[in-house]
Amino acid sequence: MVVDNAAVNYTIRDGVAVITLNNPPVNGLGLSTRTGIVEGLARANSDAAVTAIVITGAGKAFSGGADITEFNTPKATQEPTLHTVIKEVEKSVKPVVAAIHSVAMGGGLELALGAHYRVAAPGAQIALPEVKLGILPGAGGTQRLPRAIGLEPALNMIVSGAPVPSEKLAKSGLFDAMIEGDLLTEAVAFARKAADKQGPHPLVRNRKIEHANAEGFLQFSRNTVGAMSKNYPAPVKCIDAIAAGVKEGFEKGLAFERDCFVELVQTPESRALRHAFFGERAASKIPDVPSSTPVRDIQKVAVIGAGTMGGGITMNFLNAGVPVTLLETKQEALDRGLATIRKNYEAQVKKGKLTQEKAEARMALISPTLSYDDLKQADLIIEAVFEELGVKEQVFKRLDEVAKQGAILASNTSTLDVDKIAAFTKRPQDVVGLHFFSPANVMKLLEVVRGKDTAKDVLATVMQVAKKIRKTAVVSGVCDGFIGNRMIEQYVRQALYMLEEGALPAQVDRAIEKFGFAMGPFRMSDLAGNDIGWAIRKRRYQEKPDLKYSKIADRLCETGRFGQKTGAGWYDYKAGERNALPSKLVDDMIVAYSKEAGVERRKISDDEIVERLVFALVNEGAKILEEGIASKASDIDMVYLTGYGFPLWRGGPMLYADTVGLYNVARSIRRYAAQPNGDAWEIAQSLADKADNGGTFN
Ligand code: T1G
Repeated sequence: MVVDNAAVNYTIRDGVAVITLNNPPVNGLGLSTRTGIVEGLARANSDAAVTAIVITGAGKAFSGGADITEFNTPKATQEPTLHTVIKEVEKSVKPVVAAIHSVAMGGGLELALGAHYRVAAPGAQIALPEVKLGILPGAGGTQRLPRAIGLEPALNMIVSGAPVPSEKLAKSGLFDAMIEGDLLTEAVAFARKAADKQGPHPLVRNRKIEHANAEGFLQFSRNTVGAMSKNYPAPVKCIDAIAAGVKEGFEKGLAFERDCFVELVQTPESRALRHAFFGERAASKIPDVPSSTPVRDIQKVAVIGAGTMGGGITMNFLNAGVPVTLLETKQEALDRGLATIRKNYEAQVKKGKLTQEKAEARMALISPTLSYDDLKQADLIIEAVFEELGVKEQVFKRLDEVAKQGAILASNTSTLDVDKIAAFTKRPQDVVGLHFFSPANVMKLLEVVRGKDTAKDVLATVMQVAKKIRKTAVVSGVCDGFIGNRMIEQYVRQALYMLEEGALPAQVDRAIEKFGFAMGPFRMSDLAGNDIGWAIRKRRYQEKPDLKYSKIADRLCETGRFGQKTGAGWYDYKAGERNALPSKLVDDMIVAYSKEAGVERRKISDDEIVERLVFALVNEGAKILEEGIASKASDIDMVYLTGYGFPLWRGGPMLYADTVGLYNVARSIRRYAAQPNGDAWEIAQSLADKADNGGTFN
């Protein structure tokens, strides 16, 4: 007797047993779901009144695959495993039809591949995305998909992990029918007809893999994919598993795939990718703002300032089809801003990333204006004006006069105090920071800065807006530099100290780029403009005179070497070129500076460079958690993965610290604290405590 299983519903319709996966939100194939399917199959096969079986999914998915939350827990490998479930499907005497809609991914698609037949509604996302989690399809996907749709399309889907709309696969051999009408009704009818057929029902595993030159294609694929994924072991393993099945047959291929899966799921790269997957989703959850918090209706958006940031911010909304009123104080500034937006779109059209008509449609969504009166009906107003408190004060006082009640007033400030800005209005509860990262229309990161008075529905609303404009939003409390820039300041301090103590810019950059950063601190500074850091340091010297800094960067700026924009910075640049050439002049200046500062230069190893840069981030991140500026370590990791070029396969600074072991991180920090310039290393109490008791951040 089968006990109805909460994660699976069992009903009979016209003599067909319908097994419905019901494990919200995406019918993840967790243990209870897997058990329910096996029990449902047994029940159907032992019920004489049942002639066939349909498996489908309730809610918004057929199935989003294995339940990732079970990974690295006993449940993941507890019987019935997905292998067992699929074997039971294939062994079923009565025909099993998978009725697919919305999403069939990973183990969900593998389950469907085990069925005798597959029917699908159009518009379903079909994918084997395991590679994006640093693993590979672990329930036969590398063996069945090539047999279902052919070696090349299957390999491309598995190695890319990219979803394909079901209608694009209509003639691929994957589906026995595409269902335009009611999926379940048609699936049941299909199953009844299948039951009338004599002889064993077809199995994907028995199909042949046809290819004119499988060996050559696989070798070519391995070489190209290997070159493109040097920091990720999974893509090449996908090809190895497919190849094993081609060469040695289905069963051996399946066994090899299993071994690869067990190996990959333990790798730090897979842990990092899964951490990023959940971290991205966890970031939108604010501990004291329930997901049921009502949101404000955002139809009309206004942006103040048509400069680099204002233009980029505007483009995010245009790309999401949201009209924007763009306000400037002078016509020529407004025209310049519009021209820049148009130029950006035209560049995308030239690259074939956008059609001309789409570009025109987006431009048409802009309502340029010089008058604040045109902001009266805006639901969300984002200012991106000059980064100076006095200017912000004028803007917010004006907004307080014209903006309608309930409008959200957001500042794109990257360094100023959002509470001070909110205090310029009579409605601090409607004020929030929306810190975009340049280029604002490209960088995924959005720091949502929560003022002490920011209302909860304002936060819930801007998190929803962030999702709509495809940003990874992370909530930060109010402090200097919020999360990202506050941490990067300590990173830069260490970089400058290391120049003073014996390193040179090219060595520091090379070491941290070898670790995986997209760009080292000196190339990055030359790109952003050394004068920006200079201005912040000058402010810092006023505000925090006790915060020691190497003056070496100021020395560079005093010579006017601001970076690419002046044709010379930490590096030299050939006219019109951007590649950074080590500068003898700067290197000599650095050596002379050490002498002047009375510092005995020494050889600094790449390992020390990486440790001091990354652990500076970790230590400051720990303080940010202690102060509640960030609510969880994964938020800090998401900031660094999406806004600062931290290597994805390492999962972010806080996960990396966990991987190294906080005991070892603390030991290194204490060692640097005892060296020259060690006063920069005041170890975070939470880090020291965790190091002592074996704790972790994540
Ligand atoms: N397991 C557990 N939870 C999942 C999940 C999964 N597979 N997929 C999504 N969620 C949660 C997610 O964390 C979020 O939770 C909620 O569902 C909505 O997700 C053997 C081993 C399916 C396209 O990689 O791509 O099968 O935040 O916001 O935008 O070979 O989720 O609400 O608490 O993304 O509508 C392979 C991953 C697993 C698919 C839906 N499968 N998921 O997108 O919603 S490995 C995947 C997605 C595997 C086998 C191997 C998307 C989606 P919360 P969401 P969405």
